[in-house]
Amino acid sequence: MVVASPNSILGEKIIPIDLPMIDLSSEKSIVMKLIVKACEEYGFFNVINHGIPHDIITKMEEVGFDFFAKPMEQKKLVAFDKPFGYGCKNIGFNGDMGEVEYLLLNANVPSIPNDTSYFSSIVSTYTEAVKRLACEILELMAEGLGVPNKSIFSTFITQLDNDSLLRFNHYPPKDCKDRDNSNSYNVGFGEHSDPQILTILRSNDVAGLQISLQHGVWNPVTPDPFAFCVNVGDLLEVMTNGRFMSVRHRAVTNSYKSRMSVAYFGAPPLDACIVAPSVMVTPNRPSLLYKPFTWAEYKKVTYSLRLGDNRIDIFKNC
Ligand code: GA4
Repeated sequence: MVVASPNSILGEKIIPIDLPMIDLSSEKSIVMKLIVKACEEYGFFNVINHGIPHDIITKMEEVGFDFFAKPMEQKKLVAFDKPFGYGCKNIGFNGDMGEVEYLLLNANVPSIPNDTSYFSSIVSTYTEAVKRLACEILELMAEGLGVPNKSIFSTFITQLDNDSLLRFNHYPPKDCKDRDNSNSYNVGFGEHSDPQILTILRSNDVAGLQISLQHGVWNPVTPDPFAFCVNVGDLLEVMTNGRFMSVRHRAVTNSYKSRMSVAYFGAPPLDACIVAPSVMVTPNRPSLLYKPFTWAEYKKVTYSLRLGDNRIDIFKNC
């Protein structure tokens, strides 16, 4: 494992953290409780014994690295309707930059034009597998929260017109001397929360992910290439009436080795109405914290803002 440099940006505290490691092959009633606790306390957790064969993961990593190794002119040809396709340094539409190159795909059609279809077949197999894992985790969450319909969250990402994404992020090693004097320092992908329901992240054995459980404090997370790192997105925070936390995180680069992460972002159809079920209104949370909205409305606001802007508060009930 390669440890990233401290990457401390003025005034920040860096405190490494061990995320909860949840063994999905343990007894279901225990797993449900551990997942709920992790989502309340960290918004992030790792899963092992997740049932996804390592072979599927290794091949996905290979095709990812092969893609990023292509000449820039060839990668730039991979462009579809915005925001999909290949991108380098520019994040979103409002001027955010990072030391990253990426490939953003629709998780329902994870292919790139003019490919031999090998890429598509490997990436489709991987995406199907992580989607199944996401459904399993969302069902365990619903059961753990005591929601009567255990499919209440998972059904969003299984609908045919779900808006889920698959994103390959490649962070090439960056020597301090090479750095320009922009404000990006060694930030690969700046601070943000994920807008969707649930994210399932896999990264190679190179450190880079940091989460922020407290303003001004960054907690580097140790990568485990055999585990998946799962995190709560904004929509799940809304649907749990604030019980689960959509935690801000970022990726920093290092000067030693390429880091590649692949994130599956489970999202509902555009017209899905996002609201907490009535069981999430409890004596501790006696009213709905957020106004009901559609994913299309949330997504529009998301893309109108900067990466690090807070969007969930815009939908808070006064
Ligand atoms: C963060 C999570 C996902 O990577 C992403 C990102 C999206 C993009 O890169 O196009 C956004 C960002 C992400 C949130 C704010 C907006 C939209 C860049 C940006 C500045 C694909 C997503 O869904 O939201």
